[in-house]
Formats: sequence, C-alpha cells, structure tokens
Amino acid sequence: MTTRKFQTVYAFAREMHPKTVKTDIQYGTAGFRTRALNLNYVLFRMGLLAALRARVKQATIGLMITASHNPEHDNGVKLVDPEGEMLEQSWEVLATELANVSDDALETVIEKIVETYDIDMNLHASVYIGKDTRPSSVSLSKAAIDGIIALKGKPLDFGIVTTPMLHYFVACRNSNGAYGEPTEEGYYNKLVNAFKKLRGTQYDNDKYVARLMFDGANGVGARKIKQFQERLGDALKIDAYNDAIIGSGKLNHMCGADFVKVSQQHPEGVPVELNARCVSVDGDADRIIYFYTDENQKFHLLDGDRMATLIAAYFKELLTLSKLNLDLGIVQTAYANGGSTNYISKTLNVPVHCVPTGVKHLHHKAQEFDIGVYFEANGHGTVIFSDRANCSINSTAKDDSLNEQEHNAATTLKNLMDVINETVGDAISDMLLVETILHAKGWDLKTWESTYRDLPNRQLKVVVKDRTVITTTDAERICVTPESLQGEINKLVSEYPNGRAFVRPSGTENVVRVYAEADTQKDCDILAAKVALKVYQLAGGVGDEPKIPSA
Ligand code: 16G
Ligand code: MG
Repeated sequence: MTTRKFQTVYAFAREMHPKTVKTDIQYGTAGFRTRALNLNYVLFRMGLLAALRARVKQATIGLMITASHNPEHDNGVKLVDPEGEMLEQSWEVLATELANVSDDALETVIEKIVETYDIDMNLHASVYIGKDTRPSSVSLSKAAIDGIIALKGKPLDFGIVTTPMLHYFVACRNSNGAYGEPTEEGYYNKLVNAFKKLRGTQYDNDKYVARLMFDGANGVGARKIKQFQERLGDALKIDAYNDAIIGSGKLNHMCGADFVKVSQQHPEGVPVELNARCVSVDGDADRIIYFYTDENQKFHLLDGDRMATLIAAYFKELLTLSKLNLDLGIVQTAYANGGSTNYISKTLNVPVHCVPTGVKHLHHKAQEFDIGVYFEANGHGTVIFSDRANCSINSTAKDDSLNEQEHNAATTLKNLMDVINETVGDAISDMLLVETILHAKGWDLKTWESTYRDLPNRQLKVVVKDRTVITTTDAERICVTPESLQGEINKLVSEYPNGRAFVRPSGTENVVRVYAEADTQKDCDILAAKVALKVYQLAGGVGDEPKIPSA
C-alpha cells in the first residue's frame, strides 16, 4: 500500500494545518461555511479529498473557496464534480467525516477512503481551484493546495473567479473542450459571441434600451463584469457600481442579490434612477436579481421566479416556431411565489415541480426534461439541455431545407444554449439571457412585470437552541417535527386569503427560516410573525420573542 505517502500527509497536517476547532462542522447545502478563521484545516482536508475524488472519477475536480452572500469575515469551500455539478451526496458525508476527524485519526480516515473506493494512488489527480475576493481566500487556497500536493495531486489555481466560472472550467476540461475552453478568455468569448449573434445590429428595440445598472456586491462579479463590458461594447452598456477594493469590508454589505431580495429594497452604492433597469449579483456571482424604482418611488423586484417564467415562455415560443418536439419543464422550490406557480401552470401550461432548497435538488430534477429551467426565488438558476435536445437543436439549426421561420427559431435556440452556463446558476450568463429575451420582445421591466402578479411575501429568521428539531417533508412545505407545529401553521394560514406559510431549518446559518405570503403585505407580515412566534414557542427559541405587528 501507499502508507509512506500517507505518513507525509499526516506529518504535514500536524505541522501546518492542525485542527483548531473542537466542534463539528457540516458539509451543508453549499459546502462548508463558517468564520474564515476556523477554516484552515478544513481547506487542507478538502484539498486531500479533492485529490482522492479526482482519482476515483479519473477526471478533474473543482474546489471553490467562497461564502457567497455571507459577510466578509466568513468563508467556505465546496467541491465540484466532473461535469461541473455539485459534489455527489455520498461524498458530502465523507467530506464531513474528514473535516471533523482528529489530527491523529486523519491518516486512518484517508486510508479507509482509499480502500473503500479502491483508489489507485499512482493515478493523475487534477484539481481546479477558484476563490472569491474575500481577503481570507488567499491563505485558504494555499491550505487547499497543500492538501492536494500532499497526496501528489496537481492543483491548477484560477485565482479570483466567480463560482460558476470554476464550474464551467471543470466541465470544459472534462469534456475535452467540447463544452468550451477551460480558460477565462474562453468563457468570456463563448458567452459574448453568442450574445452578440442574438442581439444583431439593432441594440435598442421598442421599450428595450441596451443599458443597465449593475450592483457587483463589492465582490468578484464587480471585477468580472468589466471584462464583459470590454467585450460587449455598445451591444449592452453596463454601468457598474459597488466595486470596492478587496478588504474594504463592504462585500455584500447593504448591497448584492441577497440583500435586495430579502430586504426588498434598493442597494446602497447604486444611484436611484427612476425606471432604470438594475441588477444585483451576490458575492460569488451565482445569483442575480432584477429591480427598478418607479416614478412614484416605489421599489419593484423581479426575482428568480420571474426569470424562470420569462425564459420558459420564450423557449416555448421558439419550440413552437422551430417545430422541435422537445419537452420543457420548470423546477422551483417552496420559496417560489404562488403567483408565479399559478401563472406557469394556468397560463404558460408548462409542467412545474417543487423540490427542496439547494441547487443540487433543482439541477437533478431539471435533468428529467429535454429543456429544464430551474430557478430559486433568490435568483439562483439556469437552463439545462438533454443530449437529445442538444443534438436536435444543433441539427435543425444546420438544416437548410427548413423554412426561414423554423430555421431562425432553431438558430436562436442554438445561440441561447451558448449564452447559458448549464453547469450551475451563473449571474452574468443569466443576465445576458434575460437581456436577450427582453430585447427580442422589446420589453422594459414594467412589461415583464405585468405578465403576472406576485403575492406579497415576507421571510423571517428565528434563532433556536437546535435547528435540527425542525424536520420537514413534501419539498419542505410541511413541517413534521415538532409534532404540533404544522397544525398551528395550518390554523394561522387559514385566517388569511391566499395565505401560505412554511418553516425550514437553514442549511447555511444557525436559524430556522419562516416564509409567508398572503393577499396583502400587512396580512403576510402578520402571518409571518405569528408563525415565527409558534416556532419560537414550540422549537426552543432563544433571545427575544418575535413581535407581531399590529393589524
Ligand atoms: C445555498 C444554496 C442555495 C440556497 C441557499 C439556502 C447552493 C449552491 N446554494 O446558498 O441554493 O438557496 O443555500 O440557504 O446550493 P438556507 O438553507 O440558509 O436558506
Ligand atoms: Mg452565491
């Protein structure tokens, strides 16, 4: 066996990356996420795991260092599987075990993984690394590289990139270039070239103006959008804001997609220009939210549900025009606004499914369709295509015997596929896709918004002693424990027209999340607060009791 190699690992770990935290950490919805100060040993160990995974899969594995929309002092890490998808669930368990084992037992756990998966440690192990703009990401990426090298793997550090860029690079590498070139330049060129083909030579169209305001959340999106702007030229004018320098402490602070979505307000650092089309991305640029402030100073949000409906409706039109026989479906989570779900099933007539929170669940379900559109309300989502869809769109676009309408629609579908980053939600790719559709339709945000009415909604957090006492079923829409809680929620919901509410333990923070919607904002604020109070009372709330607003 290769024990000699493991001894090197063991010695290295003890010296350079000792386990400094006693409490256990979990590989959650999007990897490990906690205070950056507590992550050094975790990154070293994830470097080890990535090298093992690369050998098992005999493919390049990705390792992304980010805490997304969390405050700047947090950080995190997640692994990316060969096709650019999230790490397989059975390995999440291994990741958790490896992160929490004592320094003394580290060698044994690695040996166990090697034996279980019969890993040939002489195989090549390639790991792609990316990091966001957090100051802590620099030393954490060194720790990960130490881990990869300790197991004789080959790290390739892409430096500061968005999360979806790293996913894309991994997918490109493992497809031997069929999906694209695994470089920054290759990524920009693929997306921008397809976007320009779709845009044509007329940049404005009816109510659509080729200019938007971009909130970069003082993160990696703010940097990368400049690369896009250089290449897009006048095809799309992007006024970029919130691009503070690294270490300013402003990352995601009062800005970015999560802030705008949850607080339902305009971000700081972006001037308010009435009726201007604005977007916010999050700290690692895998989510995007559209918004504007109208002439009466009223704020309007167009979230992931809006994008899902806009995109699916457009694909449906193109499928009809091209006469392609492909099935289209939408995947949402419980957070999807009831207004959107209703519109999808009653007006668009597209099959819609609800799955638990977290990209891996949405992605997995969307794979059941030829064209699967998935979005979380928070703005994370993309479109994925089956091999059948890919082949038939490509061959129809090449088929000169078709009439012009069919041919044009198929060519548009082909170019849309190239604007889309299928590996995972990608804020900038999603933005280019939405901009393409609004342009094609000649719409401004008001026209888009008029397609259906969102029900007023509210999200709250409740701090409890142990959030795992809350368990759920039916894609998180029903609470199973504590036993009496769902009955209480049902009673409260029944008091409000169009009322709906659910609770779930967060996968990224130590809180229970509460969601409510109802016909009026006042009703849903009261409903949310009443549900939060029940959670506090029945699930061991700590700190101040939630306050019920007056009716
Ligand atoms: C993670 C998930 C995101 C989800 C969010 C929910 C990925 C890549 N990201 O950020 O999809 O919406 O967690 O957070 O899966 P919560 O569990 O704290 O509500
Ligand atoms: Mg993110």
